[in-house]
Amino acid sequence: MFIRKNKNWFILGIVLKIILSVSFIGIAQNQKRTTEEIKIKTSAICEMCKDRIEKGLAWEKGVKDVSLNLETKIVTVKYRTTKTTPEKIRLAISKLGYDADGIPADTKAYEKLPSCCKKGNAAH
Ligand SMILES: [Cu+2]
Repeated sequence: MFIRKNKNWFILGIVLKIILSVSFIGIAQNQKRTTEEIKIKTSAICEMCKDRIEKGLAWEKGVKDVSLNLETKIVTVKYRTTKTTPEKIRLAISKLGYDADGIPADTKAYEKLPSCCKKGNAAH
């Protein structure tokens, strides 16, 4: 009787371990799914713009990776859906002085940009 009781505890232990590891796998997969990628059209012109946007966004909460293609002016941002939203990222780009999709550049930030980085200039 006593031995049997011990065996039951042993089985219960195994069952608990299985339940725990299954839920850990679930959490791990969930974290994977919370990372999304968006492409945002900006008004970047030169390497300085690229640097400014990439470094500026790198400090944004929830942003994991930023890479701007100067030929297309499209910035690819990897972000955590639990920490930020595409809207917040576009706003952050606007606050750096650049257009982001439909959101125009923040006027004050835009005025602070070096003249070579202002819209309408050709790449240099
Ligand atoms: Cu520039």
